[in-house]
Formats: sequence, structure tokens, C-alpha cells
Amino acid sequence: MKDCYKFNTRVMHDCKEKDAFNALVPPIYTSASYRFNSAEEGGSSFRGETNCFIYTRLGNPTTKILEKRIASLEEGEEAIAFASGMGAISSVFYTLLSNGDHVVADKTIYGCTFALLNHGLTRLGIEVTFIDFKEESTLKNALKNNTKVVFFETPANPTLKIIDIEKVVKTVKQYNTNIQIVCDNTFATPYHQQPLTLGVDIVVHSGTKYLNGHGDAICGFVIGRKEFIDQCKKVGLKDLTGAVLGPMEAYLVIRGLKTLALRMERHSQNALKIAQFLASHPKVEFVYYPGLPSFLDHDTAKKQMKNGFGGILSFVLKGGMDQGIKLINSVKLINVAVSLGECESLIEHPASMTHSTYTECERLASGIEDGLIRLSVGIEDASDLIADLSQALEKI
Ligand code: LCS
Repeated sequence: MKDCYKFNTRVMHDCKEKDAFNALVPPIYTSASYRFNSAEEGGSSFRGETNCFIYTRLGNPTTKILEKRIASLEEGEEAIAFASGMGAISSVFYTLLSNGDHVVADKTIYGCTFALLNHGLTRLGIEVTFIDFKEESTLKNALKNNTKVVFFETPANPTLKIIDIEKVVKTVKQYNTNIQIVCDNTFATPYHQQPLTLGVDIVVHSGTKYLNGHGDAICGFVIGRKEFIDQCKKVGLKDLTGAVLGPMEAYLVIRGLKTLALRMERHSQNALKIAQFLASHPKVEFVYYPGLPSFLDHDTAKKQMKNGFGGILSFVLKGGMDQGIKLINSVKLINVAVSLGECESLIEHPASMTHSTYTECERLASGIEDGLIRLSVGIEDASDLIADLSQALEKI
């Protein structure tokens, strides 16, 4: 199907399955387990010789539609849905890594992913090196004989740093083609960027964000080649994390996905307008948004992102953290909350909230300043959002 239809069509039409009543909207199959017609059929299902559903942790008809659709949107062979983005990321790491292995990760990533790598994996005897992937020679020098996984986000949470995906692929694969390159595509979504088409091996998502888009479900995804997805299902999900997505949430994400392209278009347009407004405001020190020509990584973003630059921006006010906190406390329409990628705009302070898992020293070395404020721009009317920021800026 993905060869015939464009992205905007595939978000709602791809991988439809006929149910008994020919329902237009996929039914929610809540059953934890599925009946076998015989003991023999049960046995052959467990040996993987049938396409029967067995038990919802191993597969579910509602979730399967979602998985196929996500794989199609990311141009991947297959996908698995997880109970959260962290469930997806930890299942990938547990599938690929054992004691004695080495991971190279970019140092600017979501706070809990940083904690998983820095504290979780290292406790299991896995060595982790954090570097800046924008420095090609630093990446090259960090790779070792026991390096199994390379991990990064682009745009990165919360600084919007852009990593040149093709350059990373070239550097890593030149060193060792077996190293698995994992890219967290949460901020861009496949609407703006499809890392698998640029040579990345595995894409992960917090589907809690744009893919669902309505802030009413926690979920995650892993997309990649069939061979890896099979392994991740059997080892990462089944044996190690058990972080399976429930069918109710799967249904919500199927519904949310229908408007992914429309929402991303508006998120991006609004974010650009707000970035331009903030960049020209006398009380603003700096705006981090890949769509601004003044942003250091604008050219790389232009090269690998399409249809715009996403809905997240960060900024620092003159006067730093104190002024930033005052601004957060002065907005009236924008919600003070973590998470991102929802229809409603959300504002937060990474240093004390989403990235408080970093020590101050680690955080500053990763470019996450004390005064950085992150804004997830929603799909409200841009002029109302600008008016809200404007009145808040007047108060500081
Ligand atoms: N990857 C990225 C880039 C994220 O931003 C998050 C969550 C995750 C993975 C984890 O996904 P989850 O398990 O929450 O579905 N980021 C959050 C944030 O910036 N604020 O609240 C959550």
C-alpha cells in the first residue's frame, strides 16, 4: 500500500484489516488471550507456525493495525508498539546489549533516556560514552571494538540540536557495519523526517507525543527491519520489559494518527511564527528553533527535514533563569506542563523538570542552560499564543 498512496492518505488508510462486521473504525480487541481450536494449534502457534493471536503481550489485532501503520509512515519493514517511549527504548537496548558491550550516545537527549543509559545500563556492566555527535571526529574516536549501539535524537530534547543523520551513518558504518544506529524521531515525526530512509537501522518514538497528539495516552514505538523487530518482540518485549501497549491506547493512537499531517503542518507554522516573534523581542536573548535561519543547525535541518521544522522551540531570556521562571508563571493561555506534541501549547523549564536527571555539570556540558525554557507549540491560533507570550514578557 505504501507504494501507491502518499503520506497524508496513509495516516488513515494504510493496513486496514477486515473484521467480522466490516467496521470502518478498527474495533478494540480487549481480550487478553485467544482461543485455540485444538491443543495442536496452540502448540504450533507458540512455535510461530500460524498467524493466530495467542496473548495480547505477544500480539493484539487492534495494536497490529497501529504497528503496521507506523511502520508504513516511517518507511520501515515492521514496528512494535510499547506501553511508553521509555518501554520502547529500554526494550531496544536490552535486545541489543549485554554485559561488556559499549554504547555511544549523544549527550543532549531526553532526561529519562539519559538516566536509563547513564545509570540503568551502566549498572548492568554496559559501558556508555556521551559525546556531541555534531563533531564527526569525536564520534569516530568514540567507536570501539565492543561498540554495539549508537543512539541520538534529532532535533534533540530540549535544545533542538540537529544531528546530520547521513554523516552519522557514514562515520559509524565505515567503522563497523554491525553497529546498530538508533534514532529517536519523536520531535520530528515521520511527517518531517524519516531516518530509516537515510540509513539509520532502528527508529524509536515516544508515541505519547505527536503520533497520538492528544495527550491522552502514553505509548512508544520501535521501527526497523523485520529480523530485528522479531528479535525485539521476543527478547526485549516478551522476555525482558513486558512493556506492551494496551488495545485501548492503541485505538486512541490510531484515531490520533488520522490528523498527524494536518496537526504537524499547523504545529510547524505556529512554531515558526512564535520563533520569529521571540527572536525579535528585546527581552529575549536567544531562540532555538531549526526553522530560523539564525539557528546554528538550520542548514542541516533544511537538508534532512521536510514540510517544516516541527512544533518545539526553546529560548533563553535576558536575565536568564529568574526571568524565565517569571515568564512561565505569567502565561495565561499556555499550560505549564511537561510532555510535548499535544494540540495544546505546553511550557516547561528543562533544568528543573524534564532534564533534572542530569547533574548541573552534565547538563551545562550538554548545552542545556539554566535559563532555557521549552515551548511545545500547539495548534491554537498563533496570534493568541503570541499575545499570551507578549503579555507575560511585559510582566518581567
Ligand atoms: N524520547 C523523547 C525524545 C522524549 O521527549 C520522551 C519523553 C521519551 C523518549 C520517553 O517517552 P515516554 O516514555 O514519556 O512516552 N519526553 C518527555 C518530555 O520532554 N516531557 O515529558 C515527557
